[in-house]
Amino acid sequence: MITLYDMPASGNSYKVRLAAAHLGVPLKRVTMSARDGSTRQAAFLAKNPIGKLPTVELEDGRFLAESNAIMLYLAEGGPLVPADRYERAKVYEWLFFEQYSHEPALAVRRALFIYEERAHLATPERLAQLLEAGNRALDVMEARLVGADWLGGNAFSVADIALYAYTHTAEEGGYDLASFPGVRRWLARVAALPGHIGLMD
Ligand SMILES: N[C@@H](CCC(=O)N[C@@H](CS)C(=O)NCC(=O)O)C(=O)O
Repeated sequence: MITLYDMPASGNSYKVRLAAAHLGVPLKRVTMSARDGSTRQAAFLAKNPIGKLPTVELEDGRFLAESNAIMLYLAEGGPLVPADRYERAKVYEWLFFEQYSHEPALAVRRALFIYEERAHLATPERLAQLLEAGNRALDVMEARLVGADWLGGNAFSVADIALYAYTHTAEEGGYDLASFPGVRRWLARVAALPGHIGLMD
C-alpha cells in the first residue's frame, strides 16, 4: 500500500487524500505536522529533500513529493486525467496556475489566520497583498466556472481537486466568495460527487 506522510489540516495533503478517495486507492496515513519542525529533520529530508508535506512512499520504497505530481501519479490513465491531449494540457495549466497564482495567496493567508505561530507575519500590508492576489486568482476561476461545470475540460479532473483544496477554505483566509457565484456553484458540485471526502474526514 502507498504511504502518505500527511498533515490533516493542510489542503495540499487533502488533495492527495481526495484524489485517492475518488480513485479507490487505499493509503496508509502517517500523520505529521509542518508546525513542529519534523519536516526539517534529517529523517524526513531523506524521504523528501524539499521538506514538505504531502510526501508519499510507493510500494517499492521510492518517494514522491509535490501534491499535484502525486495526484497525477495516482490518477494516470484513469478518469481524473483527460485522454485528449489538449484537454489534458488544460488540466496541467490549472495545476500550474494553482501552484503559482492561487495557493501562494489563499493557502498562505489562511495559514496566517489559523496557525498562531504565524500571526506575527500577518501585517496589514501582507494581508492586503494576499487578499488582492487571491481575489485575482478567484476572478480567473470565476471567468471559467460561470459558464462551465469543471475547470479543465468536460469532466471532473485532478484540476478540480487541486483548486478545490484551498478554495473551499477561502473564507478561513478572510476571502468573501459572495461575488464569485460560479465558484460557489462549482464548490457545491465537487462536494456533492459520490466518493467525496471532507478535509478532516
Ligand atoms: N508545493 C507543495 C507545497 C507543500 C507545502 O507547502 N506543504 C506545507 C504544509 S501545507 C509544508 O509541509 N511545510 C513544511 C515546511 O515548510 O517546513 C505541494 O503542493 O505539495
